[in-house]
Amino acid sequence: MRYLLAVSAALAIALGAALLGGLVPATANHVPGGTYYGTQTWGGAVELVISPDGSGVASFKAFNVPGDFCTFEEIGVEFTSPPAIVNHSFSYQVGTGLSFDGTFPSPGEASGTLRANVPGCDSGTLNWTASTSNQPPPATPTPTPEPEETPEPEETPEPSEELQQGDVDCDGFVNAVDALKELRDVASLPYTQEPDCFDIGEEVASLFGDVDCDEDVDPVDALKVLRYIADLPYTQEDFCTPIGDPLFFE
Ligand SMILES: [Ca+2]
Ligand SMILES: [Ca+2]
Repeated sequence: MRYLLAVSAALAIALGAALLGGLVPATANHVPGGTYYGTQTWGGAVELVISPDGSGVASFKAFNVPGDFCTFEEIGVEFTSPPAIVNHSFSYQVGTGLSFDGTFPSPGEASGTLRANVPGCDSGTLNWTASTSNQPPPATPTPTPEPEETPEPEETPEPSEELQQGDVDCDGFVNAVDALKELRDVASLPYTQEPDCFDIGEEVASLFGDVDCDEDVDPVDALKVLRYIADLPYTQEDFCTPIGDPLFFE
């Protein structure tokens, strides 16, 4: 036999057991091996298990039983020698700490009273009801779903403070806009740039925008900017500053 007495307040009790006879009039047959479960008006729950042969109570537990100065989180008894159910009723007392009784108004229904009473905390007599159609929640807790990973916000790149090979609009980034502006220059179309930026094709160390240093600004330069953005290889003259590297002028 195992006694359960979990009390939220720091209370202790030495429990002795005394079996009392069935005292309540007969009502109906109970379900052998049945588990009767019910949440109660006082907020907690009761679980009553009948022995497989139906001769007695296998276990009686009550959860979150409110006391006057504490809450009994779990109280009850698991019997190795089930106390008999006599005349469709049972009554049991564990020392002065726990007492309960019950009857079976119908085969699938049970009801009765319980009282938890330890020094400093007393639930008083509480009514309980339980039924076999109302099963206790599974013992294993429902796994908490993994929180969805919040994607890291993409870092906004900082513009380069130095002028880079291929940044033909001088905005600090080498990107497809630069390739487009090279193409617009080739097509003699207008394009925008930051202030103090060299015109595309202007003679500086090489021609500004001539990213392969072959002495012209043509669609191939725009293509090489796009290949650089896509991490694809591109060819340049040996002395040429790689795309994306700082440009220095004498
Ligand atoms: Ca740019
Ligand atoms: Ca070129």
